[in-house]
Amino acid sequence: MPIQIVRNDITKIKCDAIVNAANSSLLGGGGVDGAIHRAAGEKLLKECRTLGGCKTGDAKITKGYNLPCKYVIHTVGPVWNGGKFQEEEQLISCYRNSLSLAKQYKCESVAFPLISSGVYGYPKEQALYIAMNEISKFLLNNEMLVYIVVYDKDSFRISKKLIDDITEYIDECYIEAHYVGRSTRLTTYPLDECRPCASPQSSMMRDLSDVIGSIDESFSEMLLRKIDEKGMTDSQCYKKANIDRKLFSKIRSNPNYKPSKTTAIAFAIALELSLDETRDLLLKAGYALSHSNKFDIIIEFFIKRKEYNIFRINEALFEFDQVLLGQ
Ligand code: AR6
Repeated sequence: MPIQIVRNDITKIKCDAIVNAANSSLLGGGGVDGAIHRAAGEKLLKECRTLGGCKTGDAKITKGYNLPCKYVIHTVGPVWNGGKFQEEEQLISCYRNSLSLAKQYKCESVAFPLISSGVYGYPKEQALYIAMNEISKFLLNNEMLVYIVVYDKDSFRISKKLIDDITEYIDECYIEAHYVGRSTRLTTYPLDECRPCASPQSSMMRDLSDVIGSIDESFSEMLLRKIDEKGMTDSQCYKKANIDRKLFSKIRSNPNYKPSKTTAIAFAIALELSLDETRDLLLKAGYALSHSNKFDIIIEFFIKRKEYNIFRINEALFEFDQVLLGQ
């Protein structure tokens, strides 16, 4: 099951367990800890008093009381001291121990705040990176729906350089799309790299027999063929695509299944398809990539850079207020 990034108050999330960014006393505090204690009611504090505190990097579990979740997993993140005091190992350990407790209690869904990224001062970009990395590693071998809950937009930071690169690429593509749209005399695109469709020349260079052979192929058939060609297993593919197993089964069993555009793109990313191959796969489902659409341009940006980590792409899409892949 996939990772979902949501912007919300974690105390409002309906799932089996929410994670609390607590302190080692486990007796409440400010930030998300305060919000969780307020929403859960006094019984939570009473149970926390019986736990004997918690070490940095460890996790302990209580009931959820008045919260819309069964459990609260309390973990203590590191205080940021410049990065040379095992802060990273400790933060990784918070995610691992919390996920392992969630699994032990048979949780099917769990919601995390960005641990340590508030009062404890962990740089938000790095805190997010660790969260995504650890959760996605865990999901490779486990079935769980994991929410990363972002309270305010500022808590969610991808690197400034990446934001700048994407913004520049979007600007280039927008200018080109408008230029091409307005000029009647133009016969070639000013930015060759950014054209909306593959040029005839590049199409011709592609393997003709491949194209002819796939004319009658449906989206589902092409997807399954590509999975085989890449030497992947089904589960490697749908997990990498951040797609849930049930949806994949539906696509697998129905050759005429029409996926949403985000699902189709998620599979293209998981399969590490080139831009041309991505366009072919999308076409099977009736979609195209356009330069008048920010979402499409961001996808194109990552494919061109051969960056196929769906979680990184989703972070960027989230930053630019776009729908996310594979959810
Ligand atoms: N829902 C989701 N996320 C939230 C919420 C909320 N209701 N409130 C804040 N956040 P912090 P820490 C985000 O400071 O850095 C407490 O006093 C917030 O924007 O709550 O691990 C404890 O008792 C930030 O991104 O936790 C400890 O003493 C993230 O949650 C200390 O703070 C974590 O911010 C722990 O500090």
